[in-house]
Amino acid sequence: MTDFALFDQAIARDQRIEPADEMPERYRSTMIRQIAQHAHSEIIGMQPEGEWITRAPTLRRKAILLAKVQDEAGHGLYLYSAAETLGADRGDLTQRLIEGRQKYSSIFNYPTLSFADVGVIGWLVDGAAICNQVPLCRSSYGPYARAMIRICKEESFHQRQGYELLLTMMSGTAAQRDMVQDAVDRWWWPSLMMFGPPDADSPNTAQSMAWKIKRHTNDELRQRFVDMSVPQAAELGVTLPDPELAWNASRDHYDFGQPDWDELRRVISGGGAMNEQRIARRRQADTDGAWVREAAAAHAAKNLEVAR
Ligand code: FAQ
Repeated sequence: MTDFALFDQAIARDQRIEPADEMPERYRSTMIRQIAQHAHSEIIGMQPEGEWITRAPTLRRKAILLAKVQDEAGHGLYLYSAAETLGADRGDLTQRLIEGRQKYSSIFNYPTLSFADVGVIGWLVDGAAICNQVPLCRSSYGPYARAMIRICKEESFHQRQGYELLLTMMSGTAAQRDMVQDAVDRWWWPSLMMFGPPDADSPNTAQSMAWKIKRHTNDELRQRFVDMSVPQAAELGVTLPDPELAWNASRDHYDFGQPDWDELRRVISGGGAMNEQRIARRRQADTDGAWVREAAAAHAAKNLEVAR
């Protein structure tokens, strides 16, 4: 019997771990790391598409984009709440992000150069997020798994809006079709990198699989995403920028080329095109919002005094 016999038993029986349950410190810190990185990604992820809100081509597209970006904020907030159930402090997590001590997804360090990028982010980036997150609805930590259910429903809607935007552009002018192809060329490889490094170079996968935090490895999910995206690209009429992409009947999967893993390492460690700007904006938003947090805390304290 280990010190965490009940925890081990719950994992073996595929039961959820809840906030008040005893858990190994490493399980707690792994969960805080993953949930915080995920929350930061949702919040930083508002920026690339947010840049197009004032430049959306129609009122309808503007309303859709505003709602989508707001949804991402909501996802970040559910996730920070899930991290708080493990004893983390939201303000501290934000500080760690701003100081570069915690990561967020590499994908949000690429620029959005045209409105087609909004469609491609919906199709490929939300598509990759769904592929990764649907299995997380069965993740062993209860509050995280439950947050994922609602998040995945909203992400599915986001993916469809992106695909619909692209279908509209593809039935437009030659210039619009070129914009879509250019955006696909730029976002395809970074989308594959969202699933993390190859399994052989993923230090966390084995333990996270054993604890049923992750249900599939990085490479398994990347393959699933490629298999899902190829027919969608054909339907759309765009070419995926990978000469090695080919159906392999013996594997029953598509073969595909390897992303530039040096690029992923560089972007994760702060060297991507937009890292500096993304963090500078997040820092500014945190500074600008300080008085609101102070006022809310003072108001809550006063209400507590009145209630006593
Ligand atoms: N970018 O050992 P592994 C979204 C880090 S949400 C940056 O394989 P693990 C919604 C990794 O964390 C997108 N860092 O790690 C949206 C680890 O860090 P450490 C976010 C990366 O945890 C759509 C180290 O490298 N989704 O898009 C990346 O087993 C549109 C070693 O890696 C989630 O966070 C990367 N691409 O697997 C919003 C999902 N890959 O330990 C707006 C939840 C790896 O050195 C618009 N997370 N790292 O500090 C997960 O499923 C996992 O954490 C993985 C990484 C699969 C991301």
